[in-house]
Amino acid sequence: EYTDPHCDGKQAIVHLFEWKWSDIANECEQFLSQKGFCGVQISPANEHIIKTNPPAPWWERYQPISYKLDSRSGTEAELVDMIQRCRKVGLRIYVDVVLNHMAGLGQSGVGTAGSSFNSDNYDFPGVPFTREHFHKHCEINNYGDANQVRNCYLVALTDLDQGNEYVRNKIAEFLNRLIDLGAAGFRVDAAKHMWPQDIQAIEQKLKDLPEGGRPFFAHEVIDQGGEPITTGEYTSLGYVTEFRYCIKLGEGVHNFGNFDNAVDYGWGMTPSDHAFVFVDNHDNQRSHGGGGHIITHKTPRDYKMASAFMLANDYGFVRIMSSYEFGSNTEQGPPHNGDLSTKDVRINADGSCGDGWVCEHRWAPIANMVAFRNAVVGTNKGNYYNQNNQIAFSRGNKGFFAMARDGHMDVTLQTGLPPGQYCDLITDCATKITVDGSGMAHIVINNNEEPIVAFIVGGPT
Ligand code: LM2
Ligand code: CA
Repeated sequence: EYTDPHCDGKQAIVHLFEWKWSDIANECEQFLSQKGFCGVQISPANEHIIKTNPPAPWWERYQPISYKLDSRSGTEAELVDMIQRCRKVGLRIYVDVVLNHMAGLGQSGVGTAGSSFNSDNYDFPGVPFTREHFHKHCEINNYGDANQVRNCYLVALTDLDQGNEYVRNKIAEFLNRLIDLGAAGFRVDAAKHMWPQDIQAIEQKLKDLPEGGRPFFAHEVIDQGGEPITTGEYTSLGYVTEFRYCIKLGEGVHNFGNFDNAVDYGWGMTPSDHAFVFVDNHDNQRSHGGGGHIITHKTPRDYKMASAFMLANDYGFVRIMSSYEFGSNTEQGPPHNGDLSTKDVRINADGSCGDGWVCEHRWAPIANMVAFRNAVVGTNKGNYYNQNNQIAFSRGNKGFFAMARDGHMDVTLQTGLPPGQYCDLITDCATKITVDGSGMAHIVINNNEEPIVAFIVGGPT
């Protein structure tokens, strides 16, 4: 339950981090629908604080002021228009929701929808929430203490008491409103900091989607082992983020031998049917929220290999990260105009993005591997080959994937596929592969920027 993304069996979503609703609608129509994406994780849609010092940092949106649907990404009317335009071309919207807390202590003023607030007085009239709806102040400083992690304050953020019936009802009202507007599900921020039974009580108050079925849930639980709170406590509530896979993918890209154990259930990694997986996310790409050796768009060749492997592999439900450029300042918000409003996403003639938007989801090895993932769903890995930083495997009799980290790959391999001529998805068919009557194919990869070959039954020819 809570694991159906409601997108006709497609297998990958993209997080269009900090994009405006109008740009997301365009991207659904012009790109994501053509490439087989299931849907989009959007930045928090509700009212949040406004910071000018530092100027409009990205984390403004993780400090809610109310559940009014007016944010830096657009108005409620623009949100509704975007959800509908995306749905028309087969894409669903998953809303990032911040339910653990409201704005941080020491702040007061007006939010993006014009509601006043005063955190020190626990006053959020836009909901309304008052002091009785929050836990008493204590700061989280010991992640070995599960009670503290759930009931104390995460970096001074006023911590809501989800055990309180009124709080549960206000949160459920907010989520039900998004369901009414056509959202297919949610990414739950800081789920680790809420009790699983409280989340369950809130989920039970939610409507079915208008077309039927329970909303999709991806709970953010940073579990890298060594702490009492585990992803396993949340699997009955939907998908759960698997941050250990970020580390495993990083280790794999640097030494392909590590790909043999990319999924380590002995490590307590989440079962595949509940693992929400990604190479990096908006937090760990800038060293917030969880550590480890994380691969990001800043090393494009490695990032393409990690993403292609993730999409080819038979583990979890995939989220692709789409970033904006940032330097050493990890607080820096999205590309913005002089008045701090978010810039439009610029799409260049060659299909890449500009004006500070990275658009990893448009990079060929990532965008084109989404079709591979969709085509091989439900099949197992076979014909596994991994030596000298060269890896290859089939997915049932539906697809074949090969990648070479360094040097020249030139080897004849069993593909498990029916004989015929196949198009390489990565090069949009510039390369063709012939599978002979016994399933063998000659695989050649040069030491280039995108050292990957992938092909599927039923793909372009
Ligand atoms: C998360 N997971 O449980 C995210 O991984 C994490 O990145 C979020 O923090 C957190 N939940 C809250 O939604 C981000 C950001 C923080 C930022 C908070 C709130 O990583 O740096 O904290 O959002 O905007 C900022 C300041 C911090 C300050 C706090 C409260 O960086 O110094 O604490 O606001 O004013 C006094
Ligand atoms: Ca909490």
